[in-house]
Amino acid sequence: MRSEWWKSAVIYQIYPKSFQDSNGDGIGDLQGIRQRLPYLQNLGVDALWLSPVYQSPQIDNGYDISDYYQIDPMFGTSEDMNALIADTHARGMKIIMDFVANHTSDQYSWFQESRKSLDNPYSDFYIWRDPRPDGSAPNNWGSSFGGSAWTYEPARQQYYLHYYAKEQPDLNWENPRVRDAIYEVMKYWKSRGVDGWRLDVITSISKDWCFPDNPRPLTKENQHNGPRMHEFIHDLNQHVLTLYDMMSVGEAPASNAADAPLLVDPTREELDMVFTFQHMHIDRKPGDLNGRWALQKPDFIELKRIMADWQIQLSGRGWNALYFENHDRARVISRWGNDSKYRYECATAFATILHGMQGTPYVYQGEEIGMTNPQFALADYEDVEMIGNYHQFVEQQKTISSADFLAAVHKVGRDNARTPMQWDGSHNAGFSDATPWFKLNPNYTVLNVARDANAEKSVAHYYQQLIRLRHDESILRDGSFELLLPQDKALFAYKRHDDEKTWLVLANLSEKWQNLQGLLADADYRVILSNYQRETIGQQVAPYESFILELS
Ligand code: TEU
Ligand code: CA
Repeated sequence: MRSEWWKSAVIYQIYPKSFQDSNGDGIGDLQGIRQRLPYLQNLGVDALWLSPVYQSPQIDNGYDISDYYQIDPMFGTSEDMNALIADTHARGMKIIMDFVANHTSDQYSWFQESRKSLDNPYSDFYIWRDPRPDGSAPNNWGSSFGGSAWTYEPARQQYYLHYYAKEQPDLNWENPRVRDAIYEVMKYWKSRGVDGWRLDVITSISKDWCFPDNPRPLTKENQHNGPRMHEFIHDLNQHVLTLYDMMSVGEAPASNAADAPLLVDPTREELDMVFTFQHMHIDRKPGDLNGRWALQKPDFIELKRIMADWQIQLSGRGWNALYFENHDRARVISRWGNDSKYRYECATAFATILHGMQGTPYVYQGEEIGMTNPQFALADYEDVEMIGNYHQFVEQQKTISSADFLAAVHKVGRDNARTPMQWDGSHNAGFSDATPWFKLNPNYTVLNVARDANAEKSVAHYYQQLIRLRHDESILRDGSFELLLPQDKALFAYKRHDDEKTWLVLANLSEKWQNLQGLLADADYRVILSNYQRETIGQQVAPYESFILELS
């Protein structure tokens, strides 16, 4: 019987490059994470998910792996990894590694061999296709990072497929030797003490080998839910996850509540949880040519509908991965809230509705102190996705102006999450003695772990209370979910029920006072948690007010 520790856990994501530098080179590293284990243990989290620290040329900040078995020297040594795993376990926490099984770096030895010829042992480790008769790419698929998903290799006189940068060739999962090679890597890290996996774009590993064009050129509808996806994921499960009892959360961008049970129903033995993108697109104009850079005002009615759908559809059939932030997502309070006048209230309001649901909550580094988006100049950003998309949408297609693109980057760009962790108000925020690899958000002088810890309204202290509730109160793990006020634009309210009690979880996601519309009329209740530290709740709630009540 597999353990289900992750159902009672809160998981903290670390982007190692930006977390803590220990050797004065301006880059976060493994020893730096070790130094911060007491902080993480004190916060109360149960497991640490590390973004990739394997050998990588860093085209995509480590999601382009050139050797799955080696720790990149920029993060430290193999012994540093052993020590981090041992220390983390000694403190009662688990280690989850990020695994990129859909593609490797083009610097991987496998690809260096594969690109040489059509008849070597690695020729079919990747996805090679002949040019069209006119010499053009095999079809019109687009890369997530802009341009075509195909790059020509003269040595083979063929194109190879890359859903991301041209330096990230997609692996050929049809090839059983590729699958076996991936399983060997995962077994190796299991032997090193790793407890679980975050599986990067795992829903992309199966491709349609007819390679049909997409309805619109240079788009990426083809990237997920291929014909053999469930077969391959089940195969991975049987060879590694179930066999070695390892927790898994798969990144499943195109998943929705209706099809998610096919990925996370435990009887199917595929994945334990998935990260969907569905709820994170409520501020994106649907179907716009400019994709994630075409913004709209966040639609909270849609947010509530989607998240409630996942709660209801997975209840008793699977488990939710609950998140608003990660290394690809901007800071939620800058994106959907007011990160200045109501920064504390916003941060705690979004945290309350997320951690009150059924599933495993994920906290992204800095989210627990309400870190915000910086407003850098275009040249200050470094994300390969942003640079590639700027080239495609602003310079080539000319479907969005440079100014509008930069405004979108300020709101939703991935770099917003990658500014160095703000530990204190000292030089470089206590992140490094050297100039950090990526610019700090200048507000670190007043927004940092140390200052928040001593604040009367501390975001991290509120997170500690939420995490404690998740550990102590089974209703949050096992209770049923009932959405309230589905058509209200500002109030996100729901009930959790179990045999003994009912909890009401509510957040006002607006800057205006809102009427509770009789939600609490003649109800007896006990305040479990309130971000305004209320002992009683009136008929109105304040801007970004949130609370959890036990209804009697
Ligand atoms: O992300 C997949 C992915 O689709 C996102 O990068 C997406 O482009 C972004 O969320 C904006 O919509 C995974 C990793 O999380 C990401 O960091 C990598 O760049 C990508 O895969 C390639 O490995
Ligand atoms: Ca370092």
